[in-house]
Amino acid sequence: MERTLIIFKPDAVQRGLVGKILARFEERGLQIAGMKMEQLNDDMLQEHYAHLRDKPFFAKLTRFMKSVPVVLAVLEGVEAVDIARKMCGVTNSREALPGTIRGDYGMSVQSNVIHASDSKETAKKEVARFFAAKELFHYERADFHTVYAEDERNK
Ligand code: IDP
Ligand code: MG
Repeated sequence: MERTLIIFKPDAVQRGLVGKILARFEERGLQIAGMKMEQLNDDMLQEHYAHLRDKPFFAKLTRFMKSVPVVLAVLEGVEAVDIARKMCGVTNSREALPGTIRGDYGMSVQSNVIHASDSKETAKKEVARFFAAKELFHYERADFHTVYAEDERNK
């Protein structure tokens, strides 16, 4: 099973959207492997957004990400990374398709509701960056055998 990191960004927390968005993932069939609230700091954000360090908006982005505590979740499922990314929608919320999370809840590029890992490799690094092994849980959700066909359960 694949795991991916979701961050409910400060705008999702401030707007009271965490539960609604988490429900979308749960209803799709992704199961929660870990979840917590945390106040992000500069060190964490320098690492998490390392690919954007030279961008002119980087300081504003980190200020935004530190403005209130965020909710972090690790979601698990077959092809979880790709599914969560598709459900998330493109970076600019104004261009995100209706039906995606950013396309349904966002109006901003920066304040675009959630973060979702962009590849399997990134997901592995991001999960390890934010979650200790003891904060992650292996269990079988009661609907597991209904959500997946028999030949899909070991992927
Ligand atoms: P992603 O979140 O869709 O993967 P990235 O390019 O990895 O997009 O950028 C990370 C985050 O940085 C975005 O989600 C958004 O919050 C912010 N960001 C990206 N591009 C811009 C920009 O042009 N202006 C302001 N913020 C941006
Ligand atoms: Mg990204």
